[in-house]
Parts: sequence; structure tokens; C-alpha cells
Amino acid sequence: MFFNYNRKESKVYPTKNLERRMLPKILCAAGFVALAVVSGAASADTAAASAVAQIEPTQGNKAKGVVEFTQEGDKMHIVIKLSGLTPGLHGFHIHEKGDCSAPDASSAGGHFNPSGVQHGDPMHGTHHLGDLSQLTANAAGEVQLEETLPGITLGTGPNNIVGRSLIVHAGPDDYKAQPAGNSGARVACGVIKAK
Ligand SMILES: [Cu+2]
Ligand SMILES: [Zn+2]
Repeated sequence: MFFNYNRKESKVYPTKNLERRMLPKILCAAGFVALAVVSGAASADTAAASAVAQIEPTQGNKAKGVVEFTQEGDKMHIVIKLSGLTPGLHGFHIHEKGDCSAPDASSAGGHFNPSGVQHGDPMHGTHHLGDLSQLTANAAGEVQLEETLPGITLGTGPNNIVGRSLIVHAGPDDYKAQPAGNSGARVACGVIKAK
């Protein structure tokens, strides 16, 4: 425990010191030099700390928006902002392939399911890792939601969601039907990209 704590500290402080040392240089140097310093520091990170998916409508639909992911320890904070939906419930999942190119987003494949289990309710019992809580669009067809989930990660390990996709469905997810909860057509799709 104590040893781990010390290791964490030694990881954090050099970065802060580096930033402090760099500050006078950034203030004095030309803009492009400052940019080079900042991007160099960012690329030293081993895993993405945040990711974003630009959600675009599939053919014949209007749903779109932005979903942002931020890793907070062993949890993932998710901020969802969507519009152009029909009011009511919409199934919402991470699908295994980061490919929204098909007009119906079938190119995104099935639900992200690294542990090979059945589809279900993310809050109760067995479910795909990619099964997210379904969304409720208000009367204006909008969703604004923040939630924190365990399990999914950014950039490392079998539970990494960077390079996969988010799909919004036309109807509610019954959390029972296999393999996907019977939530109807894919009305919007977005690839999850590291920030
Ligand atoms: Cu889905
Ligand atoms: Zn599922």
C-alpha cells in the first residue's frame, strides 16, 4: 500500500515540475515552440484519459450530438448530449467496430462483448460490457445526461472502448432479447476517438 502510494507520487510530481520549468520558456518563446513542448508532454502519456464520439445520423434519421468519456480512476464519467431524436426511450450501446460507414450503421457490428456473455441490463445481472443505460429523449427530442460507469477503459486492456462505436437506436432496449435487446434501427452512430 505504502509503496504503491510513493510510486504514484513520484509519477505525478515530475510532470508538475516540468510544467513549472517550462512556463518561462513558453512565455518567452515563439508560439510554435510552446506548442511543440505541450504536444511532446501529451504524447508521453501511456493511455488516453479522455475520448469523444461525434454522433452522426444514419440514412433517413436526424439524431446527432456528442458523447465525451473521461477516465476517473476505475470508473468512466460519460457526458451525453444528443438532439434530433423521437421523444421517449432509445437503446444505447457501445458496438464492437469503430465503423459507422454503412447507411444503417450495420458496419459497427454487434455489441461490445469482450467477456462473451448475454445481452442485459447494465444495472442488474449479466450484460455485455457495451450495454449502456438506455436514453430518454425529452419532448424536444433531446438528451442531456451525465453518468459514471465501471468496467470500460480508454486505450488499454481488453475493455478499451477507443476505436469502437456508440449507437443510438430507434426504440427502447428490453434488456432481454438476444443478442441486442430488440431496440430497432440504428438511428445514429459515432466512432469513439481518444482526445
Ligand atoms: Cu446497439
Ligand atoms: Zn448488449
